[in-house]
Amino acid sequence: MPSGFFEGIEKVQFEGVDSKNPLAFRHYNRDEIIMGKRMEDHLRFAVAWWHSFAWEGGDPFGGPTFERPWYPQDDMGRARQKADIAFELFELLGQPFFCWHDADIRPEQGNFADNLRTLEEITDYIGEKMQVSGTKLLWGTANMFSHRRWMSGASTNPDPDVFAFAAATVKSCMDATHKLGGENYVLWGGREGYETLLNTDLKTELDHMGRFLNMVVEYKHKIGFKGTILVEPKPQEPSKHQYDYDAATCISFLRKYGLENEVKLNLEQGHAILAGHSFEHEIAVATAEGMLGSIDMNRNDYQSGWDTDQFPNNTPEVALAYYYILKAGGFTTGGTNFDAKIRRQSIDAVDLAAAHIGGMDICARGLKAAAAMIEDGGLENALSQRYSGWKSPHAASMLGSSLDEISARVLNEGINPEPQSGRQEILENYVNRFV
Ligand code: XLS
Ligand code: NI
Ligand code: NI
Repeated sequence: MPSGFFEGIEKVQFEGVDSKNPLAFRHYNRDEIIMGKRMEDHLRFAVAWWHSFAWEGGDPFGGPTFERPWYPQDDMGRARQKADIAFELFELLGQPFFCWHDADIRPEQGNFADNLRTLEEITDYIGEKMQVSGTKLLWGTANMFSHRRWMSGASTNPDPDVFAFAAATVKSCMDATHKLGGENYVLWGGREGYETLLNTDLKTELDHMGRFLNMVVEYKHKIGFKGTILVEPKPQEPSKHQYDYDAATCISFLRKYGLENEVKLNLEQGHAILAGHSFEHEIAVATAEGMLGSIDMNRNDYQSGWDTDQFPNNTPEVALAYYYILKAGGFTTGGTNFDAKIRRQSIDAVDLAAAHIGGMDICARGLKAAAAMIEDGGLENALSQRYSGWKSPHAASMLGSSLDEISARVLNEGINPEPQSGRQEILENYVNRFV
């Protein structure tokens, strides 16, 4: 028996670009073949449990604005009801995946043993629902930032008891992810950082975080979890400074602690912007190192400078993100998780559905544009043209020589470079033909 929460909303259909139905897909046609693969298999959409079902619409100045039948979220009966309604949304949207934190799906019990018991209970329940619906788990993760026990960090906490609580919590969430056949496990360290260096031993904290992540990888192999371990960069918020600042910082961290072949990155649009980068920059940095795992798709408000986690609605931005993802061969275990929430005035069930429909459609549109650019080859040709000087063996041999040899070459050959146009506007105009 459906709960009635989404009453009046039909299973969302692809109706094509001319449809005026606000609750239809105009671009997301899951079976359409793009570069030899179904659109659904390229994009691998996931709904995020926290934003869509656990967040209550509060902001720093005001409390909840949403009224949901599963509030207050403090008992297991309502946790089950929340799961029922989550799966009703999955049925309407038809997206293949979802993601959760432990704290989104079970109520906080205030101690580890009861958190563990309720997590096991609710993930058994969710597992039964997955069997029936066919919706899969893209990733699970532990919320080690909301409860006050985490206020000074999780694995980087000065208190070893918090480190222990974090280790036990991550173990429980990895077990639950493994039980549900999750394809990845994510660690995002919102409190792994500091508010002030005055009370922070940065080196010790980084060493603890590195050891902790090694334990995660050791445990993954011990239980035979086949998914990918992902870390998610973000420069700040909630901490003033977060250690997993951006893709480049995470990659050096992983190398330092010997994890570069074990851990990949979950990159988020809004976090890239907070770090002063574009999303495609973060994706390009990760793919250059073979470390792109998955993406959290959203967008920030470009005026406020906050991590507003809005649903994406900008085709050119999304197209460039998928362009670099496709160029690197696309997702393997990763996918497109909507780490995005509706605005606090969007209080109705229809708002929740429409937000996802619009986000899925924008991503589909971006993917199609990205594939068209790849098939056309214009950007790739321009790139190979720009670097073509390096194709001559004479030029390439410089990389195997030395400063004094090169200096002699410059003198002997009278090398005097002639500046070449970077053609930025022409390339931007080119991209605009596709988006
Ligand atoms: C918060 C993060 C978070 C992670 C999962 O900014 O994006 O939602 O994706 O803990
Ligand atoms: Ni975020
Ligand atoms: Ni995220």
